[in-house]
Amino acid sequence: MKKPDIYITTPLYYVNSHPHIGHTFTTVVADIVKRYHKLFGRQVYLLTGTDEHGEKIAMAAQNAGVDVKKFVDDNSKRFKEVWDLMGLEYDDFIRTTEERHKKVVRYLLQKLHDTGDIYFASYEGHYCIGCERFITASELVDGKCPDHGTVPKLVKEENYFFKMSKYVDTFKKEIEKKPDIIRPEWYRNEVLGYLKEKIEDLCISRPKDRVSWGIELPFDNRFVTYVWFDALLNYISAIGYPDNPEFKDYWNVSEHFIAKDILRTHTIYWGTMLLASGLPLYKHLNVHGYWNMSGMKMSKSLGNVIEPTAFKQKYGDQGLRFFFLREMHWGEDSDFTMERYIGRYNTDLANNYGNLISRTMGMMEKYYPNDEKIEITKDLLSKHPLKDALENVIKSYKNDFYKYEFHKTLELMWALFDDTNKHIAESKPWEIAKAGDKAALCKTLAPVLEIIRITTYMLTPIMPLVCTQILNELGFEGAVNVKFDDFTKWGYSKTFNVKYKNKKFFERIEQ
Ligand code: ME8
Repeated sequence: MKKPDIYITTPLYYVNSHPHIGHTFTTVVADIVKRYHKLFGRQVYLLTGTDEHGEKIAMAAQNAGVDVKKFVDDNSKRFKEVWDLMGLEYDDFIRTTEERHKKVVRYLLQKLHDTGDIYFASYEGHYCIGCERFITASELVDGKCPDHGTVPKLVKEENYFFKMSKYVDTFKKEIEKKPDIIRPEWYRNEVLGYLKEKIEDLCISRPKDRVSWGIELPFDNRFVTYVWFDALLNYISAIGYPDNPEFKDYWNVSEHFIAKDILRTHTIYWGTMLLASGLPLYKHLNVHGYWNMSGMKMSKSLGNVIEPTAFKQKYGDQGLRFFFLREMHWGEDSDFTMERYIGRYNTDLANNYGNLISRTMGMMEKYYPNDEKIEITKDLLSKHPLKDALENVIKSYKNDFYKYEFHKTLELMWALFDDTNKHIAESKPWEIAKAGDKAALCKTLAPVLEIIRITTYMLTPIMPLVCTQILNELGFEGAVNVKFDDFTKWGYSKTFNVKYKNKKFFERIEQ
């Protein structure tokens, strides 16, 4: 691959169970962002994978009565299969049990041990297995972990520690200097809030007699590496740290996508680990909120999950991708209910966008039969009110979309579909056709076709399969090999040769 313009990562998901809609969301968003940048000709590299060590995984394997290696192999495969089934375009899938990763973890542990940033001491703290980390007193709510609702267990043992506290001030200065390093900004402020508390050093080992499923410390074989200290390093091990001469090309343009549950680990832990290793911080940390069910975070431990494979079998995945982006306001929580999904699908996709396409294509089929082309000349398109609205959508797509404020662009685009549907209703092309005035018919339909062509192209990253099909039936190859600024030009297409095959692109979901 050419030098990347963006290196995108998702979290490495725990393999203690199977992927649900929450994991699917982050991975789908990463895929959409990749496809979006590709429209502008940018090179994007997308990494995902699975987090496979630690106490939580070992316990899950034991509870399932399966050998832990087999357990992680099977469950990691499940994630990969689901991403493949959803057609996601990842470039690499890393597993923390792979040698290419383990060797980087050992290398860095040794390096930090040699520089004196890792030391041995005894420690007592409250450990949440769900989070796989010690919880500070100020995080507890009624003595329980706020994310898992469980009482952390008191653990006292001798371990190795990373001098996290030594790097906290530098980390704080770095994020103060870079207003958009953590997005949306309120999460950056939340992190600055954490940094007001006293930050302790980080316990980065587990004695083998308690947890043996992990990467052995290179300097003491009685211990394995703490799972977060291991997993976070995937972001650099996957791109060949430290030997790959191209490593910096990737790291300098890195963007992590996570939900807010792992904000602390991706800032205080990961930030200080990078600084101690002599590496710059990631370029951006993009943080989204939770998909909730009845106000509770959808999660394996709470058991309130929607399973992506079953969802896809019943409803497909194109509508889901749209729903994800339209419904969640980036950074905030959102409720996932089937009523909301079906409502959004029927209103926005079946009734509005879908109907606009079928009625337009239906008219083209009827009024321009036998391969007759509609010729688009400049005078047919000049100064149309729909054009100004479209320009606004394009502007928002370029600006808001890149800040992950997807719903704003989609809101504007759907208002444009409303106006386009209104334009059809008011200009009554069926009456014009009846009167046999082809020039006037063309003048009415040309802007509608342009709106459909350009918006469908822009929707391709969100609904690649169905949008490519729509573009094909409009007589275009799809979104590949065309530059954004060319294809979104009003009047770029000189003819439309509609080959309408699908009678309906978005069938209503009847309950
Ligand atoms: O935390 N809503 O793995 P994990 C939105 N292994 N996103 C959700 C979600 C929900 N209800 N539930 C899960 C771990 N996610 C660690 C990460 S990274 C080096 C190690 C998504 O399996 C979201 O991206 O618990 C969240 O941050 C991630 O899954 C947590 O996945």
